[in-house]
Amino acid sequence: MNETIFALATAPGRAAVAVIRLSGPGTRAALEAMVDGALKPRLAGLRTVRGADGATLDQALVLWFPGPASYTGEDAAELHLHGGRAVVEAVSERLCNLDLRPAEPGEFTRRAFQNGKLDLAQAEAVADLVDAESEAQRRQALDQLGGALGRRYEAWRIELIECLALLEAEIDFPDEDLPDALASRVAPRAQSLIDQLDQALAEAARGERVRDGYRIAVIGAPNAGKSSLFNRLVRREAAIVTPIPGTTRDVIEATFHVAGFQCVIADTAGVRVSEDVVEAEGVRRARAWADDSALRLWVVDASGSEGGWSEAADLVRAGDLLLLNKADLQAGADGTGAEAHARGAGLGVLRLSAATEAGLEVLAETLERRVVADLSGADFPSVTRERHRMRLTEARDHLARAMDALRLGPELAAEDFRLAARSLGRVSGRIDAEDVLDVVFASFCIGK
Ligand SMILES: Nc1nc2c(ncn2[C@@H]2O[C@H](COP(=O)(O)OP(=O)(O)OP(=O)(O)O)[C@@H](O)[C@H]2O)c(=O)[nH]1
Ligand SMILES: [Mg+2]
Repeated sequence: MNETIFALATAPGRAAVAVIRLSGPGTRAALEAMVDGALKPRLAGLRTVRGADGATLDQALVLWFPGPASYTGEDAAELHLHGGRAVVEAVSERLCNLDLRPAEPGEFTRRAFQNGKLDLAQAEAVADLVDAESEAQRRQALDQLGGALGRRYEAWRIELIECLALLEAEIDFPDEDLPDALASRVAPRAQSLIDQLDQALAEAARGERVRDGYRIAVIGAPNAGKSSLFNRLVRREAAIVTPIPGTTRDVIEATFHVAGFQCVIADTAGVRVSEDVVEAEGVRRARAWADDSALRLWVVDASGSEGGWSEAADLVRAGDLLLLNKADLQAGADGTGAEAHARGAGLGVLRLSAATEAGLEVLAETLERRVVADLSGADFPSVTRERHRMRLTEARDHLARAMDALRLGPELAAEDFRLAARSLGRVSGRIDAEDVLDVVFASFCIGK
C-alpha cells in the first residue's frame, strides 16, 4: 500500500497562509489525531491543530477530500495554516511523528497519474502551468491540462489500432479473391495519419518555443554595439559596454515578454578569429546560441569601414534582421557591404542607433510582429516538449515502414503498426517504464 505523504504546497518562507497537503491511506487517521472535531468531506472548517501533547499548534482551515474524488485519487487533505516558518515546521514535525513522509517532487501528481486522474501529457501540463510566466505559456499549458493534447494522440492511436485490426483479420482470414483489399483499405488511412503526424511535427517548433521561450540571439563583430542594443531591449544595464573590442565574452541571457509571449534574448561575444582562449570560447558559444535561436539580430557598426562586418555574416539566415547600428555617426563602407549581403540572403534591414535610441521603436514593432507571426496559430500546437516530438517522429517512421511493408504482406506491416501505436501510447504514458516516469516527475516542485 502507498505511504501517506505530505508537503508544503505553497512557496516556503514567511507568508499570510501556508498550505500543507496530505495524501494517502493514513490521511484520515492523521487528521483525527491532530485536528479537533469531525470532518465533513470537501467542506472547509476552522479547526485547532494540536501537537502530540495536546498543545495548540495553530488554528487552521482544514479540508478533507476522501478518495477517489481528490486530486491524487487517494484520501487527501489540506491544512491552510498561518504562514510562519515556525508553524509550518511544528506541523511538519507532528506529521512525521504520525508516520507520514515528506513527498518527493511531483509525487502528488504522479499519484494522480497512477490513479488515472491525469494522463502523462496532462501531468506535464500541471508542471508547465506552475512554471508559466507569460500569457501564452499559461494558455498553452491550460489547453494541454484540459486533455486536448492527450485526446489528439489517443485518436491517432485508436486509428492505428483499427488499421492493425484490419491487418490481423487479413492474417487470420486471408481472402484469396481480393489480394488488394488490404492495401486499398489500410494504406489510405495510414497515409492520412502520416500526413497528420507530419503536420504536427512541422508545428513542433512553435509549441516548444511558446513553452521554453522564443530565443533571439544578438550577434555581430566586436564593438558593433551588441551589448548597447541588448541593454536597450531588456531596459537595464545587463551587459558591460566599453569601447574595447572583445568586451563581452560570455553569453548573457535575459527574459522579456512580447505580446504575451516569453522571449529569451542573448547578448554574445563579438565574432572574430582570436588567439585568446577565453575569447575563442566566447565566440564558440555565440555561434552555438545563434544556431539554436529562432531569430538572429545581426548588429553591424555602419560607421565602420574596415570590413569587420563580414565576420558574423555566415551566421545569419533568411528572415533574420540586419541592424545597421551607430546611425548617429557618419556612414562608412561596412554598412553598405553588410546591407548588400543581407538583401541577397533575405534579411530585413533596419537603421538605428543604440546611443540615441533612434530607430528602436521600429525595431520593437518589427520584433513584435515577428514573434506573433512565428508563435501564434489558429490552434495551440500538439507538440510542446521534445519528449513528444521524439515519440511522434518514432511513430511516423514506423508508419512509413508499415506503408512499404503493406506491399509485401500483412504480417510485416502489422508489426510496424504495433510499434507506431506503442510510440503514441508513450506520450500519454499508457505504456511506459518507471524510468520515463521518474524523468517526467523529477522536474516538478515538491508539493505538486
Ligand atoms: N556613436 C555610437 N556609439 C555606439 C552606439 N552603440 C554602441 N556604441 C559604442 O560602441 C562601443 C561598443 O559598444 P558595445 O555595446 O560594447 O559593443 P559590442 O558589440 O557589445 O562589443 P563586444 O562586446 O566587444 O563584441 C561603445 O563605446 C559604445 O558606447 C551607437 O549607436 N552610436
Ligand atoms: Mg558586448
